[in-house]
Amino acid sequence: AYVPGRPSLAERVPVTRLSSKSLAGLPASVRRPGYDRAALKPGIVHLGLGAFARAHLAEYTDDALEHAFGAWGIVGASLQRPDQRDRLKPQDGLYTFLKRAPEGPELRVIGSVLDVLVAPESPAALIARLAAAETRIVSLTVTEKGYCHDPATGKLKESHPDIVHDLEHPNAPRSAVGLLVAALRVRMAEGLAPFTAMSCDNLPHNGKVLAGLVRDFAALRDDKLAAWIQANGAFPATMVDRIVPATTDADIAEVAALLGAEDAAPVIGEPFRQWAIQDVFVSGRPDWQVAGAQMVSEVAPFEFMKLRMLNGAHSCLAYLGYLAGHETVAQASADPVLARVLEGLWAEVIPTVPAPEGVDLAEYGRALLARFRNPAIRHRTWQIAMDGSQKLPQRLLGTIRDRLKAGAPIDHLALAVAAWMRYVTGTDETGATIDVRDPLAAEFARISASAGRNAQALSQGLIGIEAIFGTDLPREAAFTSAVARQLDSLFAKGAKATAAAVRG
Ligand code: CS2
Repeated sequence: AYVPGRPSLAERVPVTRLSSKSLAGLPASVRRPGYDRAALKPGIVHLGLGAFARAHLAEYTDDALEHAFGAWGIVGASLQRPDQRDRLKPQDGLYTFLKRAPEGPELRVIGSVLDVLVAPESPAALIARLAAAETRIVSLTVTEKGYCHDPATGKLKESHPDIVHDLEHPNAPRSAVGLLVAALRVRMAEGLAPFTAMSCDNLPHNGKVLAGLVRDFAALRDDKLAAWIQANGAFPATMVDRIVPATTDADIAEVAALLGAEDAAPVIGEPFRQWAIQDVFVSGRPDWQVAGAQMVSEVAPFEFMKLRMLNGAHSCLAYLGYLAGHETVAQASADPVLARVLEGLWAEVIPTVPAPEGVDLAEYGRALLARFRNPAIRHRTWQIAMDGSQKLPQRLLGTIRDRLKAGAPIDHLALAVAAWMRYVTGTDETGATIDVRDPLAAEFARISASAGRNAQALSQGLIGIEAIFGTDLPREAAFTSAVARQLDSLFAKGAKATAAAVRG
């Protein structure tokens, strides 16, 4: 087993770079692609090739290829920056997945990513790749905000700058939806079948939402195209799960020491992984189920369970934990006061979630706590706190609506929402600035500047943002008063004392 720090990094400065050529020389303990990678042809294009997709879809695909080889190589596409391509190209697309179990790390080189395109450099090259006959699946992890939709309703935001741009420049789109529609248009014109478009983002009904966005965007260009997509396309729903914190320089140095070779693009993840997929594909798919993917007819119960229990708790811990001075989820969830908040939160969530067959939700919650507490994973509360405006609706607000309908208490859910409000003021409990990252950050700052530390005014101002809270929640007195009360306490007593005092 690897003993951290021995031999030291300095004694093992690697001279080689991970690549097809150096693969054979890696330590025997490192798992490598168990198939003929030179013979692998592309069949999947993945939009948004970030760390998550490389630690999830690409690993499942590697497993599937090992078991039943086929033309399912992945061409990744970055929709914004060239850095993934710049790191992966010199490595022939190879990179290390470092699995961090509490017992110690395990290394595996993933081979399913064949190439990386950078959309802004050449939208035409990406459209051509998407429209190529051999592209049978286009998968997406573009994050919540990458859908250019209204998070409260799931509808296309026609005023979104990227959507406005893409309607004006249909052959040089920037958005995921614009790219999909441009390529589907070429496929229709060339008499090809559409590809299967598979969202792997943490959105409720992600298949239906993507189908609706593509249809609505296509209809703004051409009704015939919209009808053709509707009749022939497929948009499976999926539930994806693996905790994958952003890779740090320290991770890169550790991987180099373990690998004996330099890897500029490793990904880090927990041992647990899960994938539920609605089995509707136009032109086949890899045998992902050999790697444990669950092919199901109804993804919704999995999605609800995961979004409301895992991601809801994650967001709660992110805001409350950050305010309480915790840098990581592992630290925050080891804090007994915050762990009790999670238990109270799950007790409010569980009655709103239809359990997937064979799953005990209380057990699922206990397993989540253990995953959050994995001391080997350094997942920053700040990272999860990002883009709250896009996350709150499906993680907390849907649950709140269901609880209000049932006349049930929402104290812990309201505390999570209040912690988000306290967080987006941009100043922490010591007076230090919080780097608030959110598409609506400017609006938060405006509201917070006029409300000051008045909990009533601040909560009312933020709840007035329709894209997040819709038109119904501002009118729910049980909700607005519970949130204002928690926020008032957060201002007056701080996160720790408020968390300790929450009812339940
Ligand atoms: C996290 C998720 O960053 C976040 O918002 O809640 O990325 C979470 O780690 C994954 O969904 C776990 O599967």
